[in-house]
Amino acid sequence: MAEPIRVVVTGAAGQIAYSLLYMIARGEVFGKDQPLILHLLDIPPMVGVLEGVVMELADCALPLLRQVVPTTDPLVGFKDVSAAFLVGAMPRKEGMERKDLLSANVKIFKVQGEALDKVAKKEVKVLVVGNPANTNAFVCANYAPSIPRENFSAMTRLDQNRASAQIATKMGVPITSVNNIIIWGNHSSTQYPDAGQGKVLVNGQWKSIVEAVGDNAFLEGAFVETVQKRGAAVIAARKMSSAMSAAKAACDHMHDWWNGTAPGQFVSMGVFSDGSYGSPKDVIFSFPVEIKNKQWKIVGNLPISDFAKSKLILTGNELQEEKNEALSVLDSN
Ligand code: NAX
Repeated sequence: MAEPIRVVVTGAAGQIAYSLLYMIARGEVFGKDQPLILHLLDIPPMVGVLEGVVMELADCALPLLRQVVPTTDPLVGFKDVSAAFLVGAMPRKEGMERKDLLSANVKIFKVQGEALDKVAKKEVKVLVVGNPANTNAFVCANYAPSIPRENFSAMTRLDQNRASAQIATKMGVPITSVNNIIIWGNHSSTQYPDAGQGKVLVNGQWKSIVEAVGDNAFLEGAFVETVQKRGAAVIAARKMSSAMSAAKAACDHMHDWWNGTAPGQFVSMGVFSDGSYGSPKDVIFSFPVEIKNKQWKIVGNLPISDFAKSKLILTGNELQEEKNEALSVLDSN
């Protein structure tokens, strides 16, 4: 068997982590023959809860799990890790302005970036889930200059999975019969879920989703809105935010980064923009990517409709604004 790798989950006492830790420790991300040492990072008020999570992980009797390291010290949490799931973040509280939320999170992700820079493996893959995920990833990468910035990403996979599920339901096919749906831009309500390049398997044949659905008003209307507002719909129903599906999406994201994408297929990840498709440069923007040898590459030259272009501008502007606000918070500290 391979040597164990160290994997950190932050926000380890929270609700997403409660599902995520189990999925990782089962071998669903790094493989069924890859032993793991799990680092669990949270903040001091959560130490008691964290102890409970450690007990439950032991009681799961998981063959791949060699050791669990619970901690509130980022320098211990990030020490020698090969993969980092940054789930912990400051939640939005009632009456909190976006700027206050951004400001609290900028501070968290600055500290975590600095700790990653000091003690993580240089090849560490960092996935930011905690919101505002794209801008948090931007801040984190900026404070970890010794780690290649390609190693920082933000999660839009939950949005992609939600979009694929909508199309599968609409067409009455299994989820495995839908691929190449794109999430563009920010993980926020300005994101643009785009089925324009997507494919669906109908009667044994892969067809374009646009042709198979045959309803542009739906694809540019209800479909987009349902995906954009799905998080709020889950909160309204469950009285808590998406957790099981967020954990599954985090696993899918890291799994594909680690193992690669299938030929001809792409997935969406928030990554540093090179200005592709008219997006602002140097923000963390969600693009369709192909992955090989643990390196992602933005899929180029996809035909983009005028409708899509207008949506990309909107979400790009929001990311640029968030980045400027984050930088102004950092300058004033
Ligand atoms: P919870 O409030 O259940 O858990 C968050 C945990 O993070 C808490 O235990 C808290 O103590 C911890 N934490 C806070 N600051 C920390 C720090 N500096 N270091 C380490 N841990 C810290 O939230 P949960 O439902 O698990 O959601 C976590 C984050 O994911 C939130 O920011 C949420 O908005 C975000 N989400 C992002 C999604 C995405 O698609 N990118 C979807 C799901 C989710 O809404």
